Amino acid sequence: IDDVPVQKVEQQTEEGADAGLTEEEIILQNAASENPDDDKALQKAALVLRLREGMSSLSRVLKTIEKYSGSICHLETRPSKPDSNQLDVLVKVEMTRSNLLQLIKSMRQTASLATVSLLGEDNMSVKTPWFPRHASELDNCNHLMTKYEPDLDMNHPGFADKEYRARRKYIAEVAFAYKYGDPIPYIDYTETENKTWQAVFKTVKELMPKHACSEYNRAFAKLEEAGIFVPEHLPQLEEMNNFLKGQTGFTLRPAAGLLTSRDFLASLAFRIFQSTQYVRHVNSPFHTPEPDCIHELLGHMPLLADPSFAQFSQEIGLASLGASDEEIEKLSTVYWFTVEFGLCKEKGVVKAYGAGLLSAYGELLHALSDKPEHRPFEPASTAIQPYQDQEYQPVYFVAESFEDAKDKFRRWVSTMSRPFEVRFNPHTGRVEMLDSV
Ligand code: NLE
Ligand code: FE
Repeated sequence: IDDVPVQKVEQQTEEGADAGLTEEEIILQNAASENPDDDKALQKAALVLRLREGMSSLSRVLKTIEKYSGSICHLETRPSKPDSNQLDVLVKVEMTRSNLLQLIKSMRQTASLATVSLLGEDNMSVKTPWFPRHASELDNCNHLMTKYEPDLDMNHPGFADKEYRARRKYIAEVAFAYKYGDPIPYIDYTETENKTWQAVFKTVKELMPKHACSEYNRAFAKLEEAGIFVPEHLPQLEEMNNFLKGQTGFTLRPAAGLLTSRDFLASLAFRIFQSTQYVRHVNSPFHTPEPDCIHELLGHMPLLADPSFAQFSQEIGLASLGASDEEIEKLSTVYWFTVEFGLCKEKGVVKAYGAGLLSAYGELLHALSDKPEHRPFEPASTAIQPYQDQEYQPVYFVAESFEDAKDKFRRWVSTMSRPFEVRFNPHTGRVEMLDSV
């Protein structure tokens, strides 16, 4: 079962069950198929399931497959490696495509199934919006948002600083010229830039043992051991890239600035993080509203070196491919309140895991003080919470634990209505899909 890494799709809780299709919708959906033979043709698919309650729930799974007129060609079980109370099941089925999709939906709504993953299938027809199918196509996913920029915003500390603006322009051009497969360009950071890094690095190193989640602290120590995190100078993205590749298979590509959510999230599907390479202005080291490489390096990279977080990040990316604009908006709002500004409890104490807090001690101390509002993290309500990205947040969402945040986010993602499934094939580096109509 381990041989084929897949997109793991977490099941929903029972409350989420109404996000599945009703009988009526299923009939309508089947009727809408242009080629009626498509729905009658049988096809093979392999599913990997993780059962929470062991053998007792296996019979229910088999009944569900029967209910959707699937025949079982192969069945294997074994105790699950991460938790031997759970059971991993590999089941190969033969059934019609529409029944297969209904089966997956229905299994995801079963509380005794921890994960439901689709391994592979043949002969899928494809009718979907464009999205990248291979990392090389991310060369087309570099659309920028024009927000807070030194050239445009009078409040930017670099607005009146010609030298800073020229530097930003140069580094942006380097990123625009980047193509898939190129080595990440070396940036010869100036003394001022290294001084800014040093100021932020020192505060982070001092505050994080107390305020960051343990996964962050663990990875931070590894980065220091590897000689990548040193106070004297900024790490190069290329060395960070090589480090991450060895830890979780994540890689980096340079981005010229703040990307659109769709482009940014799409890259995560390929375990690629689009990272800025310029440095914030020396006059405001402890908080900047725009991402810069200090934020990426100190905030994001340590968690991308954590295997479970890396897996989770890729799942968010996969969920974003071909999603509607409204779904992208919700997905990026939840991303904002978790990956960027998330808080979680650890042995009852509130800790930070959001990258925007881990790279900016000004906001970190604000977030952990009694000034802002703390609400329990519930993806469905978090997804519609308006946010602003210029000042400190007035509201933060606190998860019961870091694991709980990932778990809830995943379940919520699986309620999205996209009419197809995707998986990343690590052998070809391609995203493959199974569509419903
Ligand atoms: N406020 C963060 C920092 O100063 O490091 C950056 C946030 C980017 C979304
Ligand atoms: Fe960020």
